[in-house]
Amino acid sequence: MFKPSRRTLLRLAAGAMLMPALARAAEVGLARIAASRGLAFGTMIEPRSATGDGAAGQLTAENSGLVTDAQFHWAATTPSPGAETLVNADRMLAWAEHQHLSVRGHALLWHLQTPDWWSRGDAGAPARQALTTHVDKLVRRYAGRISCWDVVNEVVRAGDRADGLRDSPLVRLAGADYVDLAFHTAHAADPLARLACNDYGMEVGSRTGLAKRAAFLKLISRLKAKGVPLTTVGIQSHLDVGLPDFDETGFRAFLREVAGHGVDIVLSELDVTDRTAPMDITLRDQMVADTYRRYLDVALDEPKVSAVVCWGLSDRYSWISDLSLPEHRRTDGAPPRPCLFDQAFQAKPACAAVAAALAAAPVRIGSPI
Ligand code: 9MR
Repeated sequence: MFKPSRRTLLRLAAGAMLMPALARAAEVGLARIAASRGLAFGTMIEPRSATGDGAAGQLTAENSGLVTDAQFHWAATTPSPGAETLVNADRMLAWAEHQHLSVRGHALLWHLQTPDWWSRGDAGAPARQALTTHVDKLVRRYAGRISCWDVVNEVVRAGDRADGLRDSPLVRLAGADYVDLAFHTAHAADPLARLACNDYGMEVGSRTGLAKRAAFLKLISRLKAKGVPLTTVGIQSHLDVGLPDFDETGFRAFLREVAGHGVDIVLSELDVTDRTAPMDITLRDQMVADTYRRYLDVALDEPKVSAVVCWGLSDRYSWISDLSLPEHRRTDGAPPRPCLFDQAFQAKPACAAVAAALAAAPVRIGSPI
């Protein structure tokens, strides 16, 4: 069980100071606060809210300048060879454009969302060719409408391979340069889209975090050295309350080293799991808020951080609220409270904390989104 430190208790007392930020967020929305600093702010459209929950859509529209969602995954768009089902992606995109929101495409290639028929070798064509056909068709179809694609998601796994890549059907069937191939194919299909390598587990300085950072830097260094059109790095930012093992100096240095490769950085899936926090909601909410604020204060100091994307705005639809995933269940059985807004879409201290962090961020000039 997480025991609040003296530092957290002091910050609890400071919680009241966040009230002006909460008022401003309620008045103009989080995206407007971010935009005043040259930052983009948005959220993933939680799949379960896409069932037409108008209130969820309104919350997203009021607080976002960009959105993403899980409709673009290969397994979702092409459940069988040559039979794309893009109705959900088209619907999400039409809604976002109607709301004048930019859209991040997530994700062209992810080992957990690769179609079974492809992994089994039933593509009716060489696996590598089927992969490039998928990337080319999807990116070309939405050319000019997607501001940035997560071309590859979670492709690094320290210890799997000497090159740092995760040992998955993607590398085994399409070759060790499948990441290069995917980026070049996407760039040819939409030369104006920004192209990202998105991954998790690099936010804290644990042994596994440091190993992941090293492997990730090895990959992006190689890609850039070979002229691969990588423009953006996504740091997923799925955080644990209290930020155990968070090394502020080390994280600053990591972000600086990533930025040194000539890419912008997106905090691409921000949320805070409160599984180890006490049951008391007031204390738990403030600890979650404190975690958001501490992380963003460090990350937003890096001028190449261009966007903050929450992985859902409301506790109601967050993936962390999906208790079918045992890793999200609290020992006391209390519903998780990971997001900025609660089950009833009411702003929590975390919303004020994020608003304050956005408002305090150094101004960016010409930040891409
Ligand atoms: O939260 C997302 C969940 O609703 C989807 O069903 C799932 C499969 O598409 O993806 C979840 O989001 C993941 C993201 O795509 C990649 N980083 C980890 C996220 C949580 O698993």
